[in-house]
Amino acid sequence: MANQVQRSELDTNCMTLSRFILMEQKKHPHATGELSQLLAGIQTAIKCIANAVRKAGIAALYGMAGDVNVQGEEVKKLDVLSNDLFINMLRSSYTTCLLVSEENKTVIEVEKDHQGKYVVCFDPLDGSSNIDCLVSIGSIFAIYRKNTDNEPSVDDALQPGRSLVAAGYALYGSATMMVLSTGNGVNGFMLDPSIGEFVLTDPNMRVKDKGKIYSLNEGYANLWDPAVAEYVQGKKAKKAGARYIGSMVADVHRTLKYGGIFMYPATADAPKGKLRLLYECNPMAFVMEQAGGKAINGKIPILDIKPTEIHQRVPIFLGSAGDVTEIEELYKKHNL
Ligand code: P6P
Repeated sequence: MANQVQRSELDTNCMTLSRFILMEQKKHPHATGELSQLLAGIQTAIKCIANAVRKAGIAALYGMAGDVNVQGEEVKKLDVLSNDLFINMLRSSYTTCLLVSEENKTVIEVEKDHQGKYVVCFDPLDGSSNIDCLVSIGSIFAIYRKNTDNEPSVDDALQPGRSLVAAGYALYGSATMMVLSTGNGVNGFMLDPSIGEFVLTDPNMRVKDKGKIYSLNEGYANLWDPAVAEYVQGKKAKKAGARYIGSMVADVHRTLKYGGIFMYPATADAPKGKLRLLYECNPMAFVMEQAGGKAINGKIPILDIKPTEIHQRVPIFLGSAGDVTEIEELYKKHNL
């Protein structure tokens, strides 16, 4: 009928992230449901952050913590707000005992009556220096099982990435996307604002064996070691595509989707690079390996590095296995 309102077809059987997590849980007969509960808490934190990031300009969420907005409310910087959301949603999930946040100098011990068996390392809002120019930013999380019987301590957070139970990220880009692995491949979920749910849009994500894009900050070219210098020279000779957003989650997501390599190498003035092992490199390396890719520090897999300090930095090369192997060979050639 001419005047019938067109209804967009709502998929009455859509695979939401919550539904997907429960399906994954059912594959493990002995699962207690704690991981599903934990991931539900992370999902809620991410939905709230997405909302705040989207309305930041209007609600004047920019600016320094402690400012007052037009409603007279104290304005929290987006990264302070994001950190509070992660901490509160994780604590109230009753599944965690220890938290490591990029925003907190020391570990956060969850109070006894809220403790569970998981340790979560997270960067609540990575790339926050890009907020004011509206470049995509993200949240990154890494989930371990507490591996000692005594009181939660920093040792429970210093586990190699190989021990990860689950990891993933949220990208606050032209749409909000969650990418998650619980050790059984990688799946991508897009936030559908009309129903407030993350919906499966990218099942079983796989990274190409070889890509055409290389990604690193070429402003530091004078500070690179010979292996990185030779690698980039070779890329330029082949007129490879160069892309660098300067926001790790966005650069890694592009690499996962299109293939190629993302690099944050050591430089003469930053011998460990810039990116943090526990809540940036390990989770991204876990996702990339689960998608059939590779992630190294130049010499060994990121996931095999034994952490010594919760905020330690490591150089990272991740993406298509063929591309990462090329830089690995150059490190051997130069005996670095
Ligand atoms: P540079 C953003 O500040 C960040 O922590 C990562 O998201 C990003 O990959 C990196 O730093 C960019 O650093 O030195 O290129 O500005």
